[in-house]
Amino acid sequence: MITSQQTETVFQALNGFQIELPSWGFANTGTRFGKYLQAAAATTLAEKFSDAGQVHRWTGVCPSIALHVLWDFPQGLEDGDQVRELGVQHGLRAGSINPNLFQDQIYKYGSFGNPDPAIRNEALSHVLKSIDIATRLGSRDLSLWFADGSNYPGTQNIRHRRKWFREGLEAVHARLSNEQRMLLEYKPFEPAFYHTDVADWGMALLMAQSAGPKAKVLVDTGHHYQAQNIEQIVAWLLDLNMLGGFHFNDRRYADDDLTMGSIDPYQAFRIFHEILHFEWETGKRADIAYMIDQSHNLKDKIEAMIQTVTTSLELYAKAALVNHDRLAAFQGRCALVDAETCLKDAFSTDVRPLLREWAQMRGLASDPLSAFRQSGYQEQITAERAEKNRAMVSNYA
Ligand code: RM4
Ligand code: MN
Ligand code: MN
Repeated sequence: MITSQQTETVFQALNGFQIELPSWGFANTGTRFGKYLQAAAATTLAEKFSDAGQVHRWTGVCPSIALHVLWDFPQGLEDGDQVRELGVQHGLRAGSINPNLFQDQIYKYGSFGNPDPAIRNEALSHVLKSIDIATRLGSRDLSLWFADGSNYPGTQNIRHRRKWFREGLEAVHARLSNEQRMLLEYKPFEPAFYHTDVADWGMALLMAQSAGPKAKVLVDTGHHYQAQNIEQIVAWLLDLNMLGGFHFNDRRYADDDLTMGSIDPYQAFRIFHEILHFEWETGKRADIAYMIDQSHNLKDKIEAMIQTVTTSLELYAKAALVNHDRLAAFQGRCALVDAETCLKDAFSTDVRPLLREWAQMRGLASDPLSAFRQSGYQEQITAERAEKNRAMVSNYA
């Protein structure tokens, strides 16, 4: 039985929860062997905004969209006005700005860690331009992911590259306004298969700390080795005031970008629990950007995104149900079974009726997925975009 006080706690938690959608999650994406083209996929920025607008319309918790500079701003700063107009049209605002330092041919041997100073400069100026775009759009977070690394032992000087990274990140930090932050994402491997310059949370932490106080770490849940304890990383970063944000997705093997909670919902629950437990203990709100970083190659993209958002709300609500007073007491007494049961009880609670009630209270669809299906939007965009998407090419070699 859920008490009225628990209901109140969950509603309060949900009222404070928002999650950002990735523009690239609505486009044709694939594996390294090629793209699977979908008739309804978005191929323009206007279409990405329109699709993201649908997710926000039916879920009510996704008011911002993460943008990728290379894919979404082919004209650079000039595209800013269009982005602002699209935002107004679809009830969204520009969220984190993601520079692209991995697709250009010049980045074959790296960007910030490239041995060629001219290429390092080129990479830096792209990031500085991305900050200007963020400033123009009123975006707070600059989200940095580097593909930099090497494939074979002995081929790169790892210490030199670390120094170049430090220099580059310091220069990026110097350009940020007081309202802005830079979030540094780490990833153990892929596309580099021997060494990656920012390979794990410790490296990201040290680099963010040396860049300056506006630099924080971004945890992409898919960017860890199997069996790594992600919630421990989260707890440490919270304690150090260095946790800037998340890229949520799920994985079975590597950076699979699968739907959040599809493989291991308890993992995402444990992350939310660490955050809410920290907030309860300190009385402070953790300043974290929750973002989705997923690309659905096989599922319909908008449906999959609505499914993701619903899952995130469910897991966050479950984490809000943990009785922190009791848990803290059990932990203090090393009452192991009781402490663990405290978590398990919350995780096992069916929060779906609560979520429906909460959505209705806020004038939202109580079942976002079926509301979206009934709207006819998917059929409409399938008809409108099919021909264009048929003409797209998907090649591996
Ligand atoms: C990476 C990483 C970044 C994303 C790129 C496209 O694996 O998760 O966040 O921007 O993919
Ligand atoms: Mn990511
Ligand atoms: Mn990734």
